[in-house]
Amino acid sequence: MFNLILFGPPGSGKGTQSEKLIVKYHLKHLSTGVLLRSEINGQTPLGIEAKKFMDKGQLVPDEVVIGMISSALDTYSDVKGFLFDGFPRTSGQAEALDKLLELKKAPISVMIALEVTEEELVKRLLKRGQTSGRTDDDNDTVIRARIVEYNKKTAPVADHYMKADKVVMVKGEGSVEEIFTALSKELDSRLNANA
Ligand code: B4P
Repeated sequence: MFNLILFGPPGSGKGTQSEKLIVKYHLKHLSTGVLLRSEINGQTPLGIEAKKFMDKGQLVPDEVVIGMISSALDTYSDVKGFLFDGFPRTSGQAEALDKLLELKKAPISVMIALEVTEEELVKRLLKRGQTSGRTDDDNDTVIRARIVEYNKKTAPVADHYMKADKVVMVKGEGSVEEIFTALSKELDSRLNANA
């Protein structure tokens, strides 16, 4: 299996690039943001609880997202690999993911981290907020809170995978196609090395 984590701050383009990468590399896309928004739209108890955190720009508690990923890994047991988008977002989530993948004997192959300046992140998210209907994208204060949460709790997750020499940094500014080309180059070199 080839398991990829696409990492980066809110608005860095994880969702945008994931849509393209899963087609090219035949990976199963697991986005905790997408899974959580689907629970919110379905007005499930999990979704109602998660929305309280997301609307404040906070992370949803670890046990909720780990449970979602664990059942998704069981559901899609015969795929070529997973693309994790927006997960893991805390050290606790990273440790849980490592354990779940250890059971499958299919560890993380690489983490690609998208680098984007804070001003560009805020600009992109406010723009999306004008049309997406996402309540976490339509105000500057909530967006800044998400970035603070990222710097405090999520950025250290990269250190976890750096220790295992699995992190590659890619510039996340430029056109969507330019960034996709840079990501593909990194992935191709890893896949060729594993072949
Ligand atoms: P997510 O749904 O993961 O999304 P995101 O961080 O908002 O954005 P992403 O990086 O995917 O950006 P995108 O491509 O869409 O998280 C939402 C919330 O869910 C979190 O704040 C948290 O509360 C909760 N959550 C999710 N996972 C969790 C977890 N594991 N633990 C706890 N809580 C969790 O791009 C953004 C915009 O930029 C788009 O409009 C796009 O069109 C634009 N864009 C993309 N690339 C561009 C480019 N190259 N140039 C210009 N614009 C670009």
